[in-house]
Amino acid sequence: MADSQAELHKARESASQSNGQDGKTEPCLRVPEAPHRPGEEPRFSRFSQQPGDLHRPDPLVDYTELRPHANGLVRVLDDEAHASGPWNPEIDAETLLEGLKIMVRIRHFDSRMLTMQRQGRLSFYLESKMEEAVATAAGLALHPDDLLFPSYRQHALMLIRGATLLDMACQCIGNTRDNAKGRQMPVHYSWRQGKIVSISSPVGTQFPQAVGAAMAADYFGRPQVVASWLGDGTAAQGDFHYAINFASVYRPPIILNVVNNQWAISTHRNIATGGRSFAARADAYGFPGLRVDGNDFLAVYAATAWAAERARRHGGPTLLEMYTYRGGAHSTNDDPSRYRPADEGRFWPGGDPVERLKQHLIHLGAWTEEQHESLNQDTARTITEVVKEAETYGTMNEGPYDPPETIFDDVYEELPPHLKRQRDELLGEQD
Ligand SMILES: Cc1ncc(C[n+]2csc(CCOP(=O)(O)OP(=O)(O)O)c2C)c(N)n1
Ligand SMILES: [Mg+2]
Repeated sequence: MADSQAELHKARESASQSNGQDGKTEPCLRVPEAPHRPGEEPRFSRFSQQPGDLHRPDPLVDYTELRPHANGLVRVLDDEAHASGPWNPEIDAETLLEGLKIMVRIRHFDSRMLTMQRQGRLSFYLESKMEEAVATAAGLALHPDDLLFPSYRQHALMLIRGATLLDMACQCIGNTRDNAKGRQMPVHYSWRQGKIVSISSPVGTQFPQAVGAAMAADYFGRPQVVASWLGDGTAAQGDFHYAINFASVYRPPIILNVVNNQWAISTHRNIATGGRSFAARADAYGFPGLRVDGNDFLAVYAATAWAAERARRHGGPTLLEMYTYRGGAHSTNDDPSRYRPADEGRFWPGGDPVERLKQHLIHLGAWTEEQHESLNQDTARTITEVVKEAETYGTMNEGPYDPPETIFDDVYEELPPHLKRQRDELLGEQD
């Protein structure tokens, strides 16, 4: 795609002149490139925006006030992990420590699950390394009654909404203690008690579902905000656009998060936007879009709290672009060294969210390096015990598993007659 109509016209004209005999023109589509490829030195520039550069208006402000935020970057923690500026949510050290512990637990859990997959004890795994703050800070900023439609890298929400690491390990194995009864891929969690709705394997379906649920919440007078998350690559799907159009028209209480972690498997995010901000798309739909430093726990918390307040005060939807970096491979089926420099993540200007929050807590006098080291050791020990216990409920290779007739459960409130017949047939075969 050329940058302007005039350029397009010029490019087409010169292409047709050089190849004019059959009346066809040379292709002149612009195919966006990734900034660095394997063997190249990563060249990320530092974030030009600093905490304090963007004002924090009242959440009911007209969306046009947020235009600078859609193309800028909401930050609270600076490069030395000191907090400042109007977006500083001023949350207490206790909440920050809770967030830190959840992120550390998720990072250890991810690394243990990856090992289990390599050992043949899990079929598949997806980690959220370096983007743990996106879900952790948002989950803590929302009300426990708010309804969540996450994607597959927001499993920190599970811990925040009362699930345990044991629940999560059993889901990944798909054993008899898995609440999805082995019918979902690993990491495709759901948690009814915690108001977390399961995702589907086709990416992006959660956005229209979440907007529909937010419309229902408003219609039935439930004081509930709905939040959903999808990735940069998924934001190029129709589902994203259907959802934001419905959100724009009906203005339900929804927070739509695009987690821009720079990559969609091997496809750089420039392919999804042509290089432009995802947050800026909200402008065309008449609601606010904010781009947020997704590795800054405080900025994610503050932006989510702002959007939730806007939704609760009947201000309608907000689009949040969480600007972050996918620290690991896409999944256990992926080898990122084929398409990006192996050390690209080390150069990410947003740094590591765990390290930044840890440093911030140390500045506040609420945490020490020694405490952090023992947190790491305790967490690693806990996860060893969790995995051991999880496998007492069944291993992936040996079982036991839930009985096959459970495939008929939990989809319909009342099983339709044709499925009842199939279930009876199956049970008859077992007799
Ligand atoms: C409709 C659909 N197309 C393709 C896939 C395969 N697929 C799974 S994840 C993924 C990449 C998604 O990237 P992004 O939205 O950036 O999320 P991320 O994995 O980076 O968190 C693709 C192409 C799928 N699951 N569903
Ligand atoms: Mg992505």
